[in-house]
Amino acid sequence: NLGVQDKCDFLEYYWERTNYNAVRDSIKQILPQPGYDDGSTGPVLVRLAWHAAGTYDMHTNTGGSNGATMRFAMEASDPANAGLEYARKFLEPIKHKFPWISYADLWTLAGVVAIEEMGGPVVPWKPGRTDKTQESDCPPNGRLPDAAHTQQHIRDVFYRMGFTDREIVALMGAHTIGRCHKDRSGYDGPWTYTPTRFSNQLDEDDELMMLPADMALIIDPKFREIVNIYAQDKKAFFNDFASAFGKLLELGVTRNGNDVAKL
Ligand code: CCH
Repeated sequence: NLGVQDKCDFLEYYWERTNYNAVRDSIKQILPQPGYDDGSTGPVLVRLAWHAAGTYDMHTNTGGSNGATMRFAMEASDPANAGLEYARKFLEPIKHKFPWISYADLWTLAGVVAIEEMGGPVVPWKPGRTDKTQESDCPPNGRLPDAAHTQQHIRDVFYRMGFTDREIVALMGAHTIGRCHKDRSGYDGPWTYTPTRFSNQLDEDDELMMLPADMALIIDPKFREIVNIYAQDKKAFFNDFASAFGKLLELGVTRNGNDVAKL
């Protein structure tokens, strides 16, 4: 038997707790960052979302974006995650402003908002992830791809998450944004001349970056065929990227019947 005041309190509480648009706005505000990289935190936020999710193993149903276990030293210190402390720090004030959002939701949402704001597609995103509380909840290190390897390794890693060749090529298209940092990965430089703009651009220039893992997409005939499709058809790339990235962020996410997005 709730009174009117109780109902109002409940609605206000509910509204505050589901006001993801306010979080989105705050994320947009921290994207321009003079003095950091190319003036944008967007690329490193996308990388955080991807590395949070890319630990998923479909055979054991472990890892994935649920849990935000990169908060713990064990996962944060995986060499593949070097530099992502910047992304986590950029988001910390937003977590303070909206303490009700889980880190797992915040990190994935930040990636989605960054892609959109850099001119990329709208990626489907649902809230409801929770944060794990123990370091022992971390997936083992070494599940993320190694840039020094080529097609066989890439397939091993992405097939483990449940992706197809087409989805792999679409996802790797994210290397249209951002750059490599000598002190983080040992590689250096951006992939394109416009590292803060999400596009299907393929610059082939000696001054630009290409990891062995990127080369694999050109060397492998099956990957190459898909690369060619995307290079000519921006719409197809954007659509496929949006669904593959949306799928990535959902891997291993269970909502315990408490699916906010369905309400
Ligand atoms: Fe990546 N990526 N990535 N990557 N990546 C790096 C940077 C970014 C690999 C290696 C590297 C994806 C797949 C792969 C981004 C998004 C995605 C760097 C440089 C390496 C190395 C890190 C540094 O030095 O700062 C490999 C290997 C693979 C697959 O085999 C996928 C998938 C995505 C997203 C969908 C983004 C964005 C960056 C730029 C980060 C920044 O700070 O600018």
